[in-house]
Amino acid sequence: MEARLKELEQQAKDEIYQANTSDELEKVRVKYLGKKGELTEVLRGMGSLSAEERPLVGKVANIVRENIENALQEAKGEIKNKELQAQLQKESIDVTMPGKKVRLGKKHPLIKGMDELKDIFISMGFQVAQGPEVETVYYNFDALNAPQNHPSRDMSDTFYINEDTILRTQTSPVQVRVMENKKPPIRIISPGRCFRNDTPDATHSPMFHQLEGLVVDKGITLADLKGTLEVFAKHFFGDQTKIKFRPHNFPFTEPSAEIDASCFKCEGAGCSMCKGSGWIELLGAGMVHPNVLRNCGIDPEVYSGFAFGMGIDRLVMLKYGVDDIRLFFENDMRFLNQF
Ligand code: 2NL
Repeated sequence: MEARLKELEQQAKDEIYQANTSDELEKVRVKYLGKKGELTEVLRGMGSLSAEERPLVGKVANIVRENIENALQEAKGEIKNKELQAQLQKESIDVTMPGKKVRLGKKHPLIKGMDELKDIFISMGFQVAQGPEVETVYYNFDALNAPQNHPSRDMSDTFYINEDTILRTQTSPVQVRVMENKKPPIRIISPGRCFRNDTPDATHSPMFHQLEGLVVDKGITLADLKGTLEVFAKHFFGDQTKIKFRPHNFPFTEPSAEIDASCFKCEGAGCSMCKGSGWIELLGAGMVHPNVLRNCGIDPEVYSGFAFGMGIDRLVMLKYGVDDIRLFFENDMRFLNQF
């Protein structure tokens, strides 16, 4: 019987060492130490032993039980530790792995171009002025000396909200508001959105962008306008750029001119960019009409000024070789990502 007990101990130990999980270990415990376990089975047979043998075998049986219990305890600790390590391994995070890429947005080409234009004038001491896109007929036309019958006032050219409220067709009303509120010297630019009732095509959009400039002070002359625009053209198109004035007519300036820049691509020789002429239309400008100054409460006998206006969309198209203004407003990422 003693030998049978020792054999059981060895058998149990072998199985304990082979167990790999808590579950397997528990099965071994039940198999040997459980109520219907093998050790219990052997002990049940002790009834047939003699009175001298019984305590001796009982002692061995207790030692065997203790040894099995100890082996189980030890194995349990080891398995618990192994299982914890496995779990930690499975759930571990590699903090050195590259993270998910955050895709940064970027400026729309028009805003990029507008910022570039603004920076040129800011470097010459201009301040940026802003105003409402929904304007009154007074600020958009009347104050700017536009005759009552001027075609640009027509409903076919201008978006009317009601009889005296419109979407501004230029950013000049911003400058009228500044002149009303501030004494010269004034040196401002007004970049922003404008609206005209045009049918969209490659060169027209009912919503477009303008940048206007205005300088008012004592003794401002056409020479100041020329110098300012020359510096601007050289900054925007390159140092070799020349400009020329062509006579023109605007209601808000007198005299008025359209200004061309020598072609930045062929430097004046004539190419596809400038349609063979060597010149590219840059902007419109002139000396502020005395009526406009008067309308804004500035005495034209004391002060004079120059003003200019350019189409931002057109200039950005020229510079980046965009052949259709509508591309700016379609929000096609294949187009926008090129800038
Ligand atoms: C063009 C021409 C121009 C102005 C805008 C202006 C503003 C005031 C007074 C006088 Cl407050 N003039 N603005 C002057 C001449 C031309 O724009 O072709 N723009 C795209």
